[in-house]
Amino acid sequence: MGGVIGKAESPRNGWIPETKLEAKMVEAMQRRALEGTSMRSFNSVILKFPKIDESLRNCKAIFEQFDEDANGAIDPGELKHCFEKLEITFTEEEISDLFEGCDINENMGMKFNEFIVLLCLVYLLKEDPAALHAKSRMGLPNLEATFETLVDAFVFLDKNKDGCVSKSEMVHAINETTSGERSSGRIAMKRFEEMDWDKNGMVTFKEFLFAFTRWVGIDDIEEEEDAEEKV
Ligand SMILES: [Ca+2]
Ligand SMILES: [Ca+2]
Ligand SMILES: [Ca+2]
Repeated sequence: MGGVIGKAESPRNGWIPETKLEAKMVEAMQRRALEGTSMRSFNSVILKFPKIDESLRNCKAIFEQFDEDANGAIDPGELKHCFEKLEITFTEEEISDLFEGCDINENMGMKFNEFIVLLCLVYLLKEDPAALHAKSRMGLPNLEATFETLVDAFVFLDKNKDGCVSKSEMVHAINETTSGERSSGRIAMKRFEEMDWDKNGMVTFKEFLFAFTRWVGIDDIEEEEDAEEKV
């Protein structure tokens, strides 16, 4: 009889961020976590998926606007222009850290899903109270509302508010909703493993975002377009 779920690995409290960007991200998330979350259950997170999906897809036009040479990827130069237009005043180092951190297949170009993740990280990082001036941080109010929902969902999962989601937190969040359902723990594990790319037992906000773009299928958009009606 089962029993596996109860023996979930304990979270690694000594986890140390590998890059400066990761450290900043975790700090920003910890600050944000202090404000709490509007999510009440894992289901309330799931219920937001369709709206988030729609909003992110609509963002394709923004992506195309900044992909100046229309080659399907935003290169470092194009990203610089993008930040200038959105009045995102990050240092050169921060921009290149972000670029490298989101350039998952390391081809020096942001594909659509990578670009979305990058913008969402910018949104989180801009939360620095010192830089807080306007209602909108990036002049993209609709998209920012969606990013806020994603941050909110992450804060919900991050029970101990340390800026990362551990396996036991994931199990906890899912069990809160579907108490008594045997499969829920296994689903939680599967979801967690999908998210934890570097298999270090912790899911960062960036990992969460990339997993999200996969779940809602945003990472397939290019392929869908290339696959010209394979009916
Ligand atoms: Ca380009
Ligand atoms: Ca945590
Ligand atoms: Ca990880």
